[in-house]
Amino acid sequence: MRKVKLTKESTKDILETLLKRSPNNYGKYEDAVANILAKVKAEGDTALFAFTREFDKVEVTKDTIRVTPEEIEEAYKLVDPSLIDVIKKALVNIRSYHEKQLQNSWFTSTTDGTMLGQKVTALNCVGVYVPGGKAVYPSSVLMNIVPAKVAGVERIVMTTPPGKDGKVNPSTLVAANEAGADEIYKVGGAQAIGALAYGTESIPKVDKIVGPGNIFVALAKKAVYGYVSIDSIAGPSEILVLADETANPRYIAADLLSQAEHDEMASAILITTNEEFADQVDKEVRGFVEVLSRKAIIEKSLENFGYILIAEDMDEAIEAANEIASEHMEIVTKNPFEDMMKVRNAGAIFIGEHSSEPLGDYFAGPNHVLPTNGTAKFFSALSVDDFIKKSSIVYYSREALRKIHKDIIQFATSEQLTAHANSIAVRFEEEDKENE
Ligand code: HSO
Ligand code: ZN
Repeated sequence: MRKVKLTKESTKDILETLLKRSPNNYGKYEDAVANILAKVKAEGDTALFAFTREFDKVEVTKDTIRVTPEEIEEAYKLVDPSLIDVIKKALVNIRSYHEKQLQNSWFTSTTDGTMLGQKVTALNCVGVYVPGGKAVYPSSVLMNIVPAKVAGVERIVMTTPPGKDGKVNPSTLVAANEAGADEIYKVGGAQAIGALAYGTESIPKVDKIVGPGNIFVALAKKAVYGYVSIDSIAGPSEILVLADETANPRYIAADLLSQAEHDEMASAILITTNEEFADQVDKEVRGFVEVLSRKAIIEKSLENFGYILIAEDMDEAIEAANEIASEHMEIVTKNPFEDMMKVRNAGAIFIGEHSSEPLGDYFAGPNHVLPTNGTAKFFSALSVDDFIKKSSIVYYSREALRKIHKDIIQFATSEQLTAHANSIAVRFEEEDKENE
């Protein structure tokens, strides 16, 4: 891996390189996506079936687009029973973590007759996009469906592209069924996003679309944003490890590679205060790369976006980590809990020698859908919050309104909004006339 001395300039250069991975740079597909969306909006199922024929080479119809209970049953027979057990165990942890995120409605009142509050309501209908092809991750199916389910979303609609045989990947179906998807449709790409956003004869219009996808899916989600809600657009995976000489270089090397294997655009960064330790990690990385099955992807990703940064001290290291704002961060230092408190920007933080990142990808409970591309500065992990909304509640008694009605009238009048002023004044016109 490339070794660089950490300075303000080198941090800036690295940030610039990392940002080249942003999906914003894929403008050339925008027209194609807009065209697909417009067709699906105008023609509904007809366009949906035509695009599925064109892109997936599969014939779906009104009668076959929805996955049947028999197909789900069939999937259970095709997946290794011990994997089904693991999925169930992971689900218990993911569900219980997300249950802690549930927010209550709250109401507050005063003795002079006011009541204010915030009423929490789950979204009614949510679309979960699940990619097909090379990135079939049942773990991601769990991570996208569980928070919606826990929030209380009534109708969870999943779409996923069918394979050439017209079938959906069996482990995707098992994970979706276990997590609680209500309906599953065999459609993918920008056309699936169009169907979820606008509704077609077969597929219901949803309130929000979540889930990762290729560039066409990402652009389609961006394009329908505002018409429906969306989650944030996922970029390639990232890991940043903050470690000192107390860490095991072999473990750290393994952890860096866990994310590098995701994608040629994935990034893996080690920041350390100890150069000798850095060299040991590098040596372990080279050893592992030779034996790992995704060698070609890992090599590309390390070549483009892999760094070992040498910092003067831990504070400088943490400052750079905060600038980079990585999706995942591991802290394997002498005082990892103390260091964690100084980290402001990271999607998920893994503490100590044995909390390796894949523990979070599959099992610990927190969501693995996390902000990428520096967006951990302002975005959070996918959570129950993404599937609720809040209505403000206002109640004033006549007495309570009487006390302040003139203040409102004055405020409204100052904005020259006399109908606003009147809607308050009309309630007290007699009293106010008498008191004049
Ligand atoms: N680490 C990925 C999620 C994932 N890992 C799925 C394995 N399967 C998110 O950056
Ligand atoms: Zn992963």
